[in-house]
Amino acid sequence: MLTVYSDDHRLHFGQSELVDGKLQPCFEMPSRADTVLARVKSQNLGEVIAPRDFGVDPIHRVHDPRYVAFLQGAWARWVAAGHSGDLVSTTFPGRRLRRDGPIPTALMGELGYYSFDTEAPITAGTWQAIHSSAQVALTAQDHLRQGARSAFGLCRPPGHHAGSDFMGGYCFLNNAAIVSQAFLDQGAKRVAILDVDYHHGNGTQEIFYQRNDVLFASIHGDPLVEYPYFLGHADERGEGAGAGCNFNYPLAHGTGWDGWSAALEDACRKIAAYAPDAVVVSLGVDTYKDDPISQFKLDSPDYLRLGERIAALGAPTLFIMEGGYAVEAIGVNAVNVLQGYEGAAR
Ligand code: OKP
Ligand code: ZN
Repeated sequence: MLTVYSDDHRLHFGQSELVDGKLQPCFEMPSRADTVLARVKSQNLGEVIAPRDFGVDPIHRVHDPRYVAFLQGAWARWVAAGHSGDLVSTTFPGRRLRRDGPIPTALMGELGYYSFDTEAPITAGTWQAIHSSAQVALTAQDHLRQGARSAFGLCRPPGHHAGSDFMGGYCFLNNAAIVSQAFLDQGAKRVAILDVDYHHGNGTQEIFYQRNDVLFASIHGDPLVEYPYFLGHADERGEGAGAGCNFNYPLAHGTGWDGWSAALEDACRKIAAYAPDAVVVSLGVDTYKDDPISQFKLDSPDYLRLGERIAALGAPTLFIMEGGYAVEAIGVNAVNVLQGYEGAAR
């Protein structure tokens, strides 16, 4: 399987995140991508190529251009104001504040408007890193356009919490949504997104919630007790034309392969019934038993079984890297999914 990777991910390196009242090193760190790339190479998964540049047009197909322009220009405004630390929002338009009102002109106000939490710090190189991460995904997508059955976009930072006009949860641009839209723009009729990251893909759900050309299925920690808390319940089934095209599988803390794979089986049957022209997998491996911020109990061999089940869908499949924070294990776990897929798809 082809892997697309760019060193530009290193340019995004948040200094700290607030954990239990203390500032700690960000869990979403550059070494994550290094570990996955090293495993791709040591297992001889296939060729590793650098991304081509498809520009911002495919990004604008999913994200509000004003939001994209904000991301592109925020750091220069921050520096011009005399600052040098990470740019992080602290004020958000919560309930009964105006969410759609005039967009603040002050940098911190505009940042709050485009954010839903404090967990997506903008740093000096963030724009270049997130732009390249999207190009990694688009280059992998282009490989499928040219006829390949599968490809792996080794994206960092991840994307599935980013919505049409908001960032949060380590995510800025929604790589999985961008490539799904690219399939449609190239003539696909239906795309299914299977989000296996431990956290609900609230951004992806938001982007496609009212549409029937993208099915979204997500298996994740129950939002009653898990981040992102305010989306991801089972009764969220889609709206308008999208009614019946959204499937959430919220699971309890402590869920292991038995419970998790039952949800996977149901999600895969929904996807098969939808008969997608392509499947996009939001590949988070923070479901691992030793993940430092997550509460599921999958073990490394389980990821082989996951890949095999995805292969049984029989559709062209694009894997997009999302979360996974047990840095020393995410290479084995992510590549196990890809090798499980390849072993079964052969
Ligand atoms: C991004 B992806 C941890 C609190 C949660 C945000 C998690 C974002 C995960 N102490 N922080 O879905 O892996
Ligand atoms: Zn996650």
